Amino acid sequence: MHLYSGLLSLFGRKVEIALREKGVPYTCTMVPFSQTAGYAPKHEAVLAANPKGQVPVLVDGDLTIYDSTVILEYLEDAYPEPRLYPRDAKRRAMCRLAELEAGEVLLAPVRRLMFRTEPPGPDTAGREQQERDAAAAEPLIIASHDKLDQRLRGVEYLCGEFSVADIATFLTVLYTIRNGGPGLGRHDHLRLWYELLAARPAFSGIITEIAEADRALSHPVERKPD
Ligand SMILES: N[C@@H](CCC(=O)N[C@@H](CS)C(=O)NCC(=O)O)C(=O)O
Repeated sequence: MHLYSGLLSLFGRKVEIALREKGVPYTCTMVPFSQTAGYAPKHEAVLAANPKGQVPVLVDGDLTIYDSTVILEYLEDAYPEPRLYPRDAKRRAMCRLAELEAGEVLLAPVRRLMFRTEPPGPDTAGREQQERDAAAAEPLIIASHDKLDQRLRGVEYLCGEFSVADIATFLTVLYTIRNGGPGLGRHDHLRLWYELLAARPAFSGIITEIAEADRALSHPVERKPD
């Protein structure tokens, strides 16, 4: 099992957490990435495998696939234990929806904070505009946190049992915090869920690796107090 990923790739890290949770041994190539040039130059194997040129790409023997959701579904089929999707059809559908929302809906306003890890260039007016856009995104992020907090009231995990919904949502919240977005102090249920997941070995290892990559690659971002 070989994964092409990026040191700071949220979608690549999502696959890594799933592989570690399942205990599937894998090797990994971290493709070139810098905060100034992004994912460049593109890795040859990634370009050959994915018409979008994006990581993650997974190779398992004669199978090569891309897209974190497709990869997670394959891992579940090929390595069913421990399960990362609920068995019940309706819960499973809700789990897939929560995963989609984490990567496409909750992440949309968080993307507006991501410039902060790039070193500031000479265009100070442009950077100020980016900060204003980030400030405008904050209420949307807080509204998402409100909803997650409600959903986690009285339950341990988003879909009844630990699942890919937790993995995907955790990463969006982690990327919110590491990009100086709203903290979780006002959201007790969300904070407890976050702390519970962060203590799992698969998560804590990835959190440490992302922090190391940030120290090596990213412009330092001031985190918001909780
Ligand atoms: N929907 C895709 C998104 C993958 C994605 O956005 N990958 C980013 C890194 S996190 C990437 O490779 N970006 C480089 C590019 O778009 O050129 C997935 O879930 O795998």
